[in-house]
Amino acid sequence: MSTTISVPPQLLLERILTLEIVRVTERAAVSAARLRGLGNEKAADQAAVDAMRRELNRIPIEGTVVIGEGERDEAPMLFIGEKVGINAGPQVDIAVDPLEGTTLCAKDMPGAIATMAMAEGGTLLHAPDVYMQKIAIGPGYDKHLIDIDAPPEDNIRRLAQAKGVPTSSITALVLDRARHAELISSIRKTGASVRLISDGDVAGVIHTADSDNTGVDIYIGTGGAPEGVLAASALRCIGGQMYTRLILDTHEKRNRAESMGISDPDMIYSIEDMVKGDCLFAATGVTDGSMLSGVKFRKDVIQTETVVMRSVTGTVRYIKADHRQLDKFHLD
Ligand code: VTB
Ligand code: MG
Ligand code: MG
Repeated sequence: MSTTISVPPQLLLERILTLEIVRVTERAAVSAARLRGLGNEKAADQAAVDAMRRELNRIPIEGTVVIGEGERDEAPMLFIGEKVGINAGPQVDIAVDPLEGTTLCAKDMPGAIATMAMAEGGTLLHAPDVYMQKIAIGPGYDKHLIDIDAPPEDNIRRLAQAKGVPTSSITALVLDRARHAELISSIRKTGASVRLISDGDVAGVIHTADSDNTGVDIYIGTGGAPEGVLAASALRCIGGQMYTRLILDTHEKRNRAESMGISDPDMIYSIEDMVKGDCLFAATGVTDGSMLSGVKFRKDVIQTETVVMRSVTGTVRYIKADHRQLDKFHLD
């Protein structure tokens, strides 16, 4: 008796790529972690970029970096528009933040990660490296429960009501920045708790999808646009709501956005607007954090922890790896 596999080839390939992208973030994390705590943000970032690029160029994809480390002239590696992969296989869009939380890594503080997302070609938002206003909650709520243009107090109240708890039971995660002073005081006025982070809003947004364990019910504030698209990729896999708006407050930024295909500078993006097709998301811990453990350098083994997600199935895997070919990590 013969069995027919009815999975379309594209989906099967994508499934195989799940492990391939784990290798990419693992390598970037290990390279950055070698420079952890040494106070040199730039060197750690460059090490992560180099490792990620090397590994991406070994994957059977025709990839285009759409969210990268800058424009062609200012970043030697993984610039927006760079082609990666062995130039065979599916056409994919790639978003990278090889070292998300360079300061966290340089200071060996919790939460630095190496992260990337991969999606069908032409489906990821080509966001310029500007600020992005963001609001996100986990899965299981009515669509449009939160509104990016509503006062923060209203969003907190609506969320508390939907959860059936008082506003004092809500915790909002916010980047600790002077620009958020008013936002923070508005949230606190409702009695809700504000958990401040110094960096790392990709993980911050992802935390909302597992509020029972993380204690984070909502993410609000302004952070990097690249980080916004990466976080949206993760939420596309695990569920949740996220609404964002690019902050295009100068002519130069608006022109740049326009040249990247953004015609409405005030558009509010949902997850599906930022990630239009199926996607994969991976992140490996560089320093220990609440989402992932950092890289451990043991005598004969390097240990990593990675989370990898796939939107088609919503599968989330935590992969702990022991890497034994230590020389390889130095040489390639
Ligand atoms: C955030 C944060 C990042 O950039 O996106 C932030 O999550 C935004 O920029 O970890 P500012 O630091 O200028 O506020 C990071 O801190 C670094 O990528
Ligand atoms: Mg970075
Ligand atoms: Mg970053």
